Amino acid sequence: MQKTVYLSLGSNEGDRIANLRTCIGALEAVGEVTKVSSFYETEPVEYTRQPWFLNCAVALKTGKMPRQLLSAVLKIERHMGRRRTANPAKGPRPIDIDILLFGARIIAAPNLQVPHPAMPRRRFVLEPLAEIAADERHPVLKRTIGELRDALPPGQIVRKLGCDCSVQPPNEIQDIDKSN
Ligand code: PH2
Ligand code: MG
Ligand code: MG
Repeated sequence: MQKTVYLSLGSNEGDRIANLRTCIGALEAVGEVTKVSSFYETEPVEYTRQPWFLNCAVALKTGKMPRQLLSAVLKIERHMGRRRTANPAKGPRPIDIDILLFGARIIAAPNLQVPHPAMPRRRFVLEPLAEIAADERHPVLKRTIGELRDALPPGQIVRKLGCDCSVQPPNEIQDIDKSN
């Protein structure tokens, strides 16, 4: 059965816009990408001594089971050059794909927790997710994504990029990225 799942994508190594776009393209082979949020420039949290991230949220319609989806996203991360041994946990990475919501499923396995346990405290997740799924309900907290976003304490800088980067690579932004 097809389910809509929500993913958080993040990149803070290399060409971050290209990385998010490549990842969204690769997800098309895992299911149907039905929504993509704006791209957001976000202050690193939890492990703060690392470059700023680009984050976005994606809605994916897929027939895969949770574990099949997990192995598919881990495979995309590996193909995109993610090396889990090279960096500290939560450190810099070309791409990170986190499963936020899997329909209304609740999963508590050692290698897969859904809803993503850190989601309610992360503005870099809730702000993009609320853009595409404000009325979806967190199956444990019973609050909508919009409500969870509104309940965040102030802090954690998150800035929406002023371009539709998920749709078309805007040359001026790519140029800025290269000069850094
Ligand atoms: N991911 C982390 C830790 N910290 N901070 C931001 N802004 N964006 C992220 O994607 C992120 C983070 C661990 O996956
Ligand atoms: Mg993550
Ligand atoms: Mg991850």
